[in-house]
Amino acid sequence: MSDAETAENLTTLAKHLAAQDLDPGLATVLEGLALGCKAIGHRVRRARIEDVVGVAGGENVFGEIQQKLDVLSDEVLLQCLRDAPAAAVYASEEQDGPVVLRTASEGGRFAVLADPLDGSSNIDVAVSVGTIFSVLPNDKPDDETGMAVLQPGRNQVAAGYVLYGSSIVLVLATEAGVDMFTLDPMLGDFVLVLAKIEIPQEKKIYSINEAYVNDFDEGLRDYLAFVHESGYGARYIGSMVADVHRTLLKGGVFIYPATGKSPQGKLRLMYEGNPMGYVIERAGGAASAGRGPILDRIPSEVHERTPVIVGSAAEVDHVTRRTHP
Ligand code: P6P
Repeated sequence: MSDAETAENLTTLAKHLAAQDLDPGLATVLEGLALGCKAIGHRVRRARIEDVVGVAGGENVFGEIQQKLDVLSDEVLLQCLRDAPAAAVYASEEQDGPVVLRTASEGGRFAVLADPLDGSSNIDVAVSVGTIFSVLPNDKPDDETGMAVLQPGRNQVAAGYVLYGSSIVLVLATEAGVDMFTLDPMLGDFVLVLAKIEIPQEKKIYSINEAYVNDFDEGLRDYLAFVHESGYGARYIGSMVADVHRTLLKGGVFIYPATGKSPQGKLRLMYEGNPMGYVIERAGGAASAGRGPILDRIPSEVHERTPVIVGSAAEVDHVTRRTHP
């Protein structure tokens, strides 16, 4: 066999981050998140077998029935960050408020926000789900460490997601660009499979839940009329990480808009809109909240929602030109 056929892909996440001269403290935070996601992926794969699918009985801050795996996934990420020396504070969809791990004086340099298991209600039917994470600098005095989780997405130093699909894929965006890793079951580690991903600048794919069309504003209905007569394909999985991952690799636009019933949409700014917006922008795409970039929104509370229009720049423009002329 040729060398190429026998050579293993041994570019692990840790090796890749070291080669990028990434801040070592940030690298340990990202490696901690990756470790946590490996453990979450294992539980997702065995959910039915271990009977952890379905509700946990508890309620998260939104009164939603917490899926058992949501709770477990949140605890796993928190445990991994407790072991990452530079992690200062953690906030998530499953936590009422920020969890302070260590102040700046104690070495806490980064705030981490996460949706530990986005789309978990899909696990019952074996649809792909994901973990979304956002990393911000801890710019606060020791007695205000908890407030470091509340910054505009423009301040992010890293963001990404892990998709638990037909393979377990980590997409990581930093100032160096967007890279994709796949979990190699043999190695038990994430290995680099795509570097410096650039989203196609245009693609006739739109992704939106049209069941709510009667609750969309006129501009969005006008956009839908445009795509229906312009040869677009529709793709909607109903799991944000899967829909955004497809959009990143294939192009097109993913939209979870404001509606009459939900004027700020459904998705969360700090741990869904901001990290996904950062990934897409770092890949050369656009991420709009309608009136302006998602990353420019000034947050007022950690669980606030935002409209999300992300994807190929030309396709996002098709939407915002009609919804916000
Ligand atoms: P809808 C999953 O519940 C989720 O939070 C996202 O992953 C997904 O994009 C969205 O909700 C789907 O919402 O209203 O279309 O079912």
